[in-house]
Order: sequence, then structure tokens, then C-alpha cells
Amino acid sequence: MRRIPTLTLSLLPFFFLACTRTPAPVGPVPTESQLEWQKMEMNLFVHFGPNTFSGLEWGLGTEAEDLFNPSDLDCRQWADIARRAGIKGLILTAKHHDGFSLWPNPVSNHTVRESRWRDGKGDVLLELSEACAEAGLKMGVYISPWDRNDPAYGTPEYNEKYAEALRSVHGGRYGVLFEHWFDGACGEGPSGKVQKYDWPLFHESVLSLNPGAVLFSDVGPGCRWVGNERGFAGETNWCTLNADGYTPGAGAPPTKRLRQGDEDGRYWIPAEADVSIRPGWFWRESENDKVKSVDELMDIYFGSVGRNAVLLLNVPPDTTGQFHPADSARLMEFRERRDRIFGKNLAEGARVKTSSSFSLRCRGKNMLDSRYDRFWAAAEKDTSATFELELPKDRLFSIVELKEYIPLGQRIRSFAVDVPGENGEWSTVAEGTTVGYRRLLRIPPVSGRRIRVRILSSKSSPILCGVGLYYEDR
Ligand code: FUL
Repeated sequence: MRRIPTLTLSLLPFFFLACTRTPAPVGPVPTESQLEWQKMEMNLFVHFGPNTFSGLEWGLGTEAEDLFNPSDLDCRQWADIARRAGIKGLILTAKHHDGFSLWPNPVSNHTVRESRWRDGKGDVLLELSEACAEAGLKMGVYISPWDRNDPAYGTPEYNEKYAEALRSVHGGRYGVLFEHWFDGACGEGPSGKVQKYDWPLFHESVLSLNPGAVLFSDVGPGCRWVGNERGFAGETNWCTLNADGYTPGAGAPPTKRLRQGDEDGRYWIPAEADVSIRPGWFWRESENDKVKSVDELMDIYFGSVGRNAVLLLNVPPDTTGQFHPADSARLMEFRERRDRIFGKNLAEGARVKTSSSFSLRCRGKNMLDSRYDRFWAAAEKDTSATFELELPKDRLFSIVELKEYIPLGQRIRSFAVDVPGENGEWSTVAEGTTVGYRRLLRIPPVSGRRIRVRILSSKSSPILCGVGLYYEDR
């Protein structure tokens, strides 16, 4: 038997460490729920309620309960279409500004219980939670704090009532809700008064029962409004924000900051980009022919999911209580387009050359194995690292995808993409700023087999867990 020299044996632990070491996090990092939320990428917003029947965008609060009377409500149809459209979760407006509750809210007498729909025994939240569970979708809720119906609105009593309404929804009857959408809108109630919202009470009411819920508002704490209702994040989009001293609504930071986040933000509060598939948030007959085109939806997708935000696409059911065929068909076409583009990563099989690696475990090839938890990390001080892909053969591509491994913090400030020019020298075809969870960059179509990404600036060594090349026929 050959003996292994003692020196070799004593070096083994160091060798092992060199292979398995991973970098330390930089700055704030997402919680587990925030990471799961970010991975959902795209959810449906569902605006539904008395406005569906009145044609108003903001109901007055004086509508008769009987106005809400969908002729053929079918939440399974919503869930089925959402699932087939490649969507992961649905967020329903369980109460909009008009105050009407789509569940038998115990602290209100302006609810489905007081309506003639299903003889007052209906509960949209319950039907939706069953449909989502069957379809493997997550469900979230929007419950407007602004209430134009509740006589207590404008008094401290209203905060308690609103908190109780939140508890009745998050208490378990509707399963585990993945997101709670707090609208910052704060108008006048029926008495003409506005409300001073008790945000800490509201947050506590949800989190004490449902600690994993991601709380949306202009300033988080779970995720933030992106600063516009067009579905576009900033080209620069940090998941971090300095939210101290700000409140949702009128007390929120300027919209430009919401769009871009703060590079040195103290808290992890990623952006959610909300937009409606139609001009309005609620369904209207007159907008059946104004459903956004697939090209428009793709631009939104690149401007939100492709810029490190989660997209919340509103699809409002009509008066039957189902998605209108125009919206459903568009959702399917949108899915087909995404599948056609992203179905196959053209970078597959490429050889990866990196300027450095943090350890053997963090090598470049990891970016191509489509696992989120395996990544390439550059060496500790290599904050302007580069990597090169050499494809097995010439391929035509027009989209570059980069994914940062955000559990170790969002790091990259800017990067450039090069391909060989006519003379064989590298020539820059695109530059970008932040990357984050997922960055998609449209570039002029390139046919070739080599591409180089240069990280121009990063808070610490860049860590990327995914790179993709795709082609889009435009
Ligand atoms: C806003 C509301 O006023 C709109 O009606 C809509 O619900 C949108 C998503 O949020 O603040």
C-alpha cells in the first residue's frame, strides 16, 4: 500500500476550504419570503367589485350591496387561465375604496353577506382560495384602508375595525396568503373626514397571524411600489431603500426613488410593478377592444421582470365573474411569446472563462446549470470581473440575461456586453447598470459564438447564478 505523505494530508482541510468557501453577504439581503416572492416573477392583480357593475374606477361607497351580482362567478376559470398563462399568484381586491367587502367581513355591513349574490351566502375569497389551492397558485389580497362607506372612517375606531378585517382574512380561513397589498390612498370618508392610518397596527395584525406575508406599500416593508402604474421599473433598480421617515401615500419618497431604489438603502424592499392589461383597473364593456397587445406586454415584461422587479399584471373579471375572452386570449398569446423566446437558453453548452473565482466551488460554469443556488463568484477584490462565453457553434441572439444571487446582497452597479467586431476585436454592444434578481437586456441581433460580459463596478465581488442568451424576432 502506498503511503500518503503527511504533508499532503495536513493540507487537505485547506484544500477543502478553498473549494467550498462562499463569499459573505454585502448590505441588506432578502428574507426567505422575499426571495420566494421575487422568484414568482409575475402575478395577476384582480380588480373586482361593485365598480365592475357601475363602470366607475373609484366607487362612491353609497352603492347598494345588490349591485354586486356576478351572473356566473367562477374563480376556477381565473385560476385555470392564470396557471396556463404561466402565472404563479393572484392578488384580489377584497375591498376597494368603496368599502364593499368580497368576503363576509365581520366588522362591516357592506359586504357580499348583505347582497343578493348567492343569497348572501357567497364568499369570493373562499372560492378563490379553493381554486388557487387546486391550481397550485398562491393567493394574496388587496384591502384598501381608504373606505368611502364605513361611518367610523376618520376616527380612531376605524383603525381598529380595519385591523379586525385584516385579522379575519389572515386568520387561516383562506389559507396562507403570500402578499398583502396596502394601498396608500387616503381620501375622505362618508363623514368628509380623512383617516390617520395606524400602519404599525395594520402590519402587526397581518404579521402576527401570517408572518411570511410580504407586505406591499409605497415603502414596504416587504416590497415597494415602483412609482408608476405603467409597469416599468427604472433601468437602475436597487432592491434596497432608505424607508426611514417615510409613510405610504402622501408621505412616500419621490417616485424616481421608488423606481430606482437606493444604492445604499438600509432595508431590502424590492420593487413591484403594477399595471393593468386594460386602460382601467376594473372591467368595462367599452375597453374590451383596448386590451394591451402582446408587443406592449413584452415591453412591460422587459421593463419590470427584466429590470429586477416583480410584475403585477391586472386582469379584471367582467360582470359574469369570469375573465373576458379578449383578456384570456391575450394572456395565452403572451405566454406563447415568452415560451418561444425563453424556452431554450442559447448559451447552453458554452465554455465559460472567468477573470477569477472566489473558490473552486464558485466557478463560472455554475451560471449555466439553471440552479439558482449555484453561482459564480469572482475573487474577493475582483470588483470589475469579466467572463466570456464560447458557444459550441454560431448562434443568433438578441437578448442577454444576467441573474445575481441576491441572498448574498445586490452588488453590481454597472456592466457592459461585448461581442467580436469585424476585425475580431471586442466591441461593446450594450451597457447596463444594476442587475439584481434578473436583468434582461435587448441588444441588436448578433450571430456568433463569443460574448463577453464585463462588470464595470460592483459593491464587492460580483456573484452571478445565471446567464442566458435568447433570440426575439421583432
Ligand atoms: C390605486 C387605486 O386608487 C386604484 O384604483 C388601483 O386600485 C391601484 C392599483 O391602486 O392606488
